[in-house]
Amino acid sequence: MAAATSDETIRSLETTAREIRSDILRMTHAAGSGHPGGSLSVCDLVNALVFHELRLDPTRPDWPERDRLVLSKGHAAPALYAALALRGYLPREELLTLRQLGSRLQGHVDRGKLPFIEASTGGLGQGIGMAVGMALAARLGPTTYRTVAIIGDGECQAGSTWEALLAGGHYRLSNLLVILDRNGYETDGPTESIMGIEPIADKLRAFRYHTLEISGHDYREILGAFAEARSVTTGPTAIVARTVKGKGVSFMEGTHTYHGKAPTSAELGRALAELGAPGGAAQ
Ligand SMILES: Cc1ncc(C[n+]2csc(CCOP(=O)(O)OP(=O)(O)O)c2C)c(N)n1
Repeated sequence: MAAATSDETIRSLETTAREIRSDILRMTHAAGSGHPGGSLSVCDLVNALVFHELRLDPTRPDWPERDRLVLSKGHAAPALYAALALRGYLPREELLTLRQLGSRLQGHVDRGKLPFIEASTGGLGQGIGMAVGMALAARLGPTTYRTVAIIGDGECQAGSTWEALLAGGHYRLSNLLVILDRNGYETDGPTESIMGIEPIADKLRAFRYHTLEISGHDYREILGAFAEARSVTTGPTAIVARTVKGKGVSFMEGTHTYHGKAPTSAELGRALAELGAPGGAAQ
């Protein structure tokens, strides 16, 4: 049974989540493009990983023992960039260079450009394969890192996702955690009407994953699931995290409209006001 999470831990994560959400909105607004919807849905999961769960050290980004985080749904790069900046991996001001020519912050994460980006992703269905490879490599030692892959539900429509998941189960990779951001939407609409993936938890179980279903916005559930995953020694764990696309901004929630569309200046003001962040403009 996982240890209880303290109120202080939750409050601290809620504070960083607000900052990350505000930065996702500011950066995509500055770029005039990007993917706010799926960045906001995955925000609490990335936040909990970067600020609580992962073994990492911003002063030693290439520490061999660091845990590996692979953002397989690489278009949610703003969420990871914002969390890494807040954690001290890059200057926060640099976030506003998102998607500019020559910037280290490309629209999809690029391993060669920034510390703690473990895999260049963006082509859906690719990062999960690289994560399985990293987990297999860790077995060769002498390092003991764990690998976490974040995949999207639309991404589950890519066949290569299943090939990689199959290998993770086959090799009983207990050092691998796969988190599914189950926000229900992809670029053009609801995942279930485009190419349904249900019953997704049963499928993952059939692929030999210890599978948990949680709310991807409830920090007690998130940290509890992470702790449980750590205790599983027989094979990989999958967390199906139910999330809301656009979470935290009322007019972005539960729609695919902001999948690949930046907020306008007026929308940014409204969104920041809702989050209680500086720069917010009451309507
Ligand atoms: C192989 C591949 N095909 C198509 C795309 C274009 N694309 C980018 S995001 C996206 C939808 C992904 O949906 P989902 O995984 O649910 O992302 P989320 O809603 O979590 O942002 C698509 C089709 C891509 N990046 N890679």
